[in-house]
Amino acid sequence: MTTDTLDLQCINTLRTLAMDAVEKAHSGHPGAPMALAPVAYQLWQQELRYDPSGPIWPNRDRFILSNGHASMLLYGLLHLSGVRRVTRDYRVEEVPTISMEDLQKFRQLDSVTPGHPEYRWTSGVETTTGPLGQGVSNSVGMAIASRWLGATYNRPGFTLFDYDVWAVCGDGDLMEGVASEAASIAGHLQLPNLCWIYDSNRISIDGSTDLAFTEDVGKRFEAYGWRVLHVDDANDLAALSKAYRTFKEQRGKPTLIIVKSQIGYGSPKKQGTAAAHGEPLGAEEIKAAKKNYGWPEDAQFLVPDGVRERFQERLGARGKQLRTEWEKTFAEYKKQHPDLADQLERMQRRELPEGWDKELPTFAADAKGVATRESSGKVLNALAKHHPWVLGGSADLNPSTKTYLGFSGPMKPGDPSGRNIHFGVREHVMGSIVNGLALSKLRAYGATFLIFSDYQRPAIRLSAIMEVPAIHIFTHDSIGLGEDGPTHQPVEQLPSLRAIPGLIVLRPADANEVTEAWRIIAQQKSHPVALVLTRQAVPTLDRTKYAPASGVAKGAYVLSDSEGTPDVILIGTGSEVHLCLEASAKLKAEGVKARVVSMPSWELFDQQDEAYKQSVLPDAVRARVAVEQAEVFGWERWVGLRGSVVGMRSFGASAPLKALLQKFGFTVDNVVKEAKETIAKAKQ
Ligand SMILES: Cc1ncc(C[n+]2csc(CCOP(=O)(O)OP(=O)(O)O)c2C)c(N)n1
Ligand SMILES: [Mg+2]
Repeated sequence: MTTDTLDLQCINTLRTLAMDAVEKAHSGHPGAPMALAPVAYQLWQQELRYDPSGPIWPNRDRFILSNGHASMLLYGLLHLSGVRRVTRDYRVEEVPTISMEDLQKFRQLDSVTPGHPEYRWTSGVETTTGPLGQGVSNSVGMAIASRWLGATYNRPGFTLFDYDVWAVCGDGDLMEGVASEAASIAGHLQLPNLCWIYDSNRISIDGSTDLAFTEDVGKRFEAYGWRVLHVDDANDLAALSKAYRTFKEQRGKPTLIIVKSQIGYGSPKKQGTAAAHGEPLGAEEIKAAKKNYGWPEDAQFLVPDGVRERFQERLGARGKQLRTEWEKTFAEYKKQHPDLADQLERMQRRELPEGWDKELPTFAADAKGVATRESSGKVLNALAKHHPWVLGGSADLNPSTKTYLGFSGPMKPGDPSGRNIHFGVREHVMGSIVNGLALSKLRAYGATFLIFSDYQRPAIRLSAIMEVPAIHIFTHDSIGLGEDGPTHQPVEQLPSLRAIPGLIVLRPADANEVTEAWRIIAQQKSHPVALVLTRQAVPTLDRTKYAPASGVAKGAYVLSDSEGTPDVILIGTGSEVHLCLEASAKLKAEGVKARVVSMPSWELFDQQDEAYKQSVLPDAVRARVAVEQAEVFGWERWVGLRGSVVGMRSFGASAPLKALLQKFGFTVDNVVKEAKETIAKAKQ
C-alpha cells in the first residue's frame, strides 16, 4: 500500500469511528470530526511533539480541541495513537487511555469518552472544552507558560522548555467574546509558540454563518498582530503541512491558520449543511458516506490493519525520541542545576518548594488595622519570594488589588520571564489564562474586584470542573467599598461563588486570617480558590485574647466564647467578624452570653467531621445570627430555621461607608437587636 493510501485510510478511520460512535450513542456531533480528520491527522503525524507512551512529558506540545463538540475527533486520535493512561499520582500505566470499548461507550455513564473532552477524567485531554471560546483562551495561558518556563529554567545547553501550543477551533469559538480577549493579549505578547487552526466551514447550529457572523476574521486577527495563513481545502495535506511549517519557521507572533472545510465531509445529503452538526447521520447516510470513502459499508468501528502502526511509526517514534532526549538532557541538568531541577520535579507533582512559608508574616494586633487586600499583598509577596512558580496579575487593577510582586517585573513581549502579568481589562480571559497556566502546573493567580467575578465566572467554573488549583483573587468585596455605588458593590457574588462545587471560597477576617488563607491556598493541588478581600481597613485582632488564626484551616472556628452554653452564636465572615465581636461585648455587658464564630470558608468547614462541627455550632444552641455584607442566600444552612441573618436583601447604594453600614444594618446596635430577637424566637 502506498503512503498516500495508508494516510487516507487513517483519516477515514478517524471519520468513521466518529460517525459510528455518535450513531451508537444516538447523540453527538459527527460533522466536524469528518471534516477535520485530515487537519488533525496531518498535525499529529507530521508536527506534534508528543509521545503517546509518555503523555505528561513536560515539554510536549499541547493540542487543544476548542470546539469540544467534536470530541470524537480527539478520542479517535488518542485511541489510534495509543496514548497511555496516567494515574492521579502521575504514574503512566501500560493501559490505553481510550480503548475500543471506551469508544463504543461514547457519552455513556462513567465512560472516559464523555460528550465533551474533560481534563482529569481522560488522560491525554489537555483541558476541558465545550463552552466555546474557552479552549483557545486556555491555549494562551499554556503558551505563556511555555515561554515563562523557558525563560526561567532553560540554561545554556539545556533547552528544557520550548513547546508549542496548537488549538483547533470553529466559528463558534471565534464568535465568543473571550476568544477576542485571548487573541488580543496573545497578539500583544507576540506569542510565537501559539497556533490556532480555525475550521472555517461557515456553518454553526442555526445554519450559515451569513446569519450572524460575516466579518473578515483574517483581517481582525491581523489587526491583533497575528500572522494569518489560509488553507483552501481541509483535505489538502500538503497545504496543511505548508501552513504548519510556516508557523514553525517564521515565529515572531501568534499564527492563525484559516482552513476552509465542509462539515460532514463525505455525507452525500448532509455535507456542508447544519444538519451534519449536532445529530447522528442515520444508518443509511452513514453507509453512503462510507461508500464515498471507499470503506466497507457495513463495517462498524473498523480500524484497518496498518492504521495503528502508522501512528506508532510517525507520531509515536518521533515523540518517543524527543522525550527520551529530553529526559537525558534533564538528567544532565539535574547534575549541573540541582536546585532548579528540584523545583521542576516538585512543580510537576504539584508539590511545594522547600521553605515556601518561611517568610509568611504574622501581624501584630492593631485596632485600626489594615484592609485584607493590603495584608494579602504582603503575604502574597512573602509567599512568592520563596515559591518560584507563583505568578499572576490583575485585570488592570494592580494599585487596587495589591497583587503586584514587587521583586519581579512585568511580563513583556520581549521578556517573558516577568512574574507580573498585565491582563488588561479582560477579566474573562484572565480566568481562562490562569486556568491554562494552572494546567501547565504553575501556581497562577488573577485578580479583580469581586463584582467582576461575574465577568469570569465561566472560567472559574471550569477551574472547578477540571480540579486545577487556580487562584482567583477578588477585592472590594462588599458594599463596604462605598461611594462607587451599586454597580460596583457585590451582593449576590459571594453566595453564587459558594454554589460552584469544588471551589473553595475564603473570606478572611483580618491580616492573620489572610496569612492562614494563603497557607491553605498554597497547599491546594486540585481545588481552585476564590480569595475574597476587603477594600477597607479591618482591625487586626489580638490573638492573645482570641483564638489563633490557624482555625481558618477548618473553615470556621470559635473566635471568642462565653462561659457556659452561649445564649446566641454570632457567625461572621471577613469584615463582619469584628462587628460580631463588638456586638458580643455589648451583649455581655447586658448579661447575654454570646459566642463569636469566624467562618472564612463554608467549604472547608463542611469537610470537617461531625464532632468538630458540633463543637463550633452545637445543635443545642438554636439562636444563631449570621452577619455578612452579601445576599443572605444560603445562610439558613448554618443558622437554621430559628436563626437569622444580618445581610443584604437588595442592591447597595452610592454613599460613604458609614452611611451604608447604617442604612443596611451593619451596626453594633442592629446586630445586638437581631441577637436578642433571635434568642427570643429560639425559645418559642
Ligand atoms: C459558550 C457556548 N455557547 C453555545 C454552545 C452550544 N453550541 C455547541 S456547538 C455550537 C455551534 C458551533 O458552531 P461551530 O463552532 O461553527 O461548529 P461546527 O458546527 O462548525 O462544528 C453551539 C452554539 C456551546 N457549546 N458553548
Ligand atoms: Mg462552523
